[in-house]
Amino acid sequence: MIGDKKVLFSGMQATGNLTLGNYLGALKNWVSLTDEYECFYCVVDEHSITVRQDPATLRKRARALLILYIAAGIDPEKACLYYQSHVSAHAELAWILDCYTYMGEMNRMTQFKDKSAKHADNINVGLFAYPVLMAADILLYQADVVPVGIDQLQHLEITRDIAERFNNIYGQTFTIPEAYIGKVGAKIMSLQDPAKKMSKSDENPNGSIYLMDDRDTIIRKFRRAVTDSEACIAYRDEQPGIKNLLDIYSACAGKTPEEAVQEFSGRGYGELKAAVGEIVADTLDPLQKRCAELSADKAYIDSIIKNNAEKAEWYANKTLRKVQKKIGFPERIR
Ligand code: ATP
Ligand code: LTN
Repeated sequence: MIGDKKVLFSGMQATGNLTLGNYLGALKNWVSLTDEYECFYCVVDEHSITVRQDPATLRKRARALLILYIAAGIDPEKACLYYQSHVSAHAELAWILDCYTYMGEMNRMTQFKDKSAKHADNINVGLFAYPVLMAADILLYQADVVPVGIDQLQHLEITRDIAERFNNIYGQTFTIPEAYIGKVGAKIMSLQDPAKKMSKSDENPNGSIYLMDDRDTIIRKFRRAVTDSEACIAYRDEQPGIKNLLDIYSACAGKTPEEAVQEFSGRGYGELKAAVGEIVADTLDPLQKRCAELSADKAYIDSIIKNNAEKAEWYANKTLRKVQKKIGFPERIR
């Protein structure tokens, strides 16, 4: 707890161009949680280097992501928006937690298996220990809740296991965090293969709507979206392409999928695709404008980066010092 509020932590990697899936599945929910919780939203640049990055591109994307958090509607006075690499406690706690995590546990992580298959030429120790750094992120702030997509649940489970293990050995140290899965937009699928999630690392750019795509590109991608030959607009698993379009439409329109079905009942797939394209373009247009405005205001963004890193550091160091003391590191002499 901070004051009378529960603590919330989440983060996103600054790798690739963010998609509509990232926005509807994560960012949009983050905004609505800032009233109820004391929120820390991190740009996890240290996680990004588990895959080789071009330095200039990483730096540019990390800043663009932080700006996007604000453009999406997160008030940086209310929620703490910062870079993971600006708070050294993340890496320090991760090292300590590495020593309380078993190889066997990490070996079971499906993301590690997927990513090491994808980057067979660079299966580094950081990629293997990725979930421990994520555990450190969360536990440093004594987070109660962690909004994540379904794909990250396994990492949250291991975070809880590590925290419980540590608490059992040394007494109450960490809050045990709960996952928070948003109701709408939890899993947006690829427009080209509705069995696969929309992902920023997809090789086929037509499967994903990027947040910076212009209106014509968005409309064109939806027009080409893979559907089926049922010729009936229904919200059911047997029609994953149509289901996905209805999910996207309802998330953007603030309606339930059932309401969307009613709205389109008796109409053709072409009309549905056009309407989804329009509403997505209308949703992204103000976001893009705001990103452009904020990017131009260097002094404002720099001040947020500085102030929020200091705030995050204060809370993070409090937990780190407690941990260091419990495990027997010598006290600092002041
Ligand atoms: P990558 O392709 O690099 O693995 P990604 O697009 O899957 O990236 P992440 O950086 O892993 O995205 O995820 C950032 C956040 O966005 C997470 O909370 C994740 O659950 C959410 N998210 C990602 N893709 C989707 C999707 N298609 N639908 C809903 N939420 C998503
Ligand atoms: N692994 C997450 C990003 C991430 C995260 C976190 C999410 C890093 N640290 C802590 C929630 C809490 C991802 O790839 N989506």
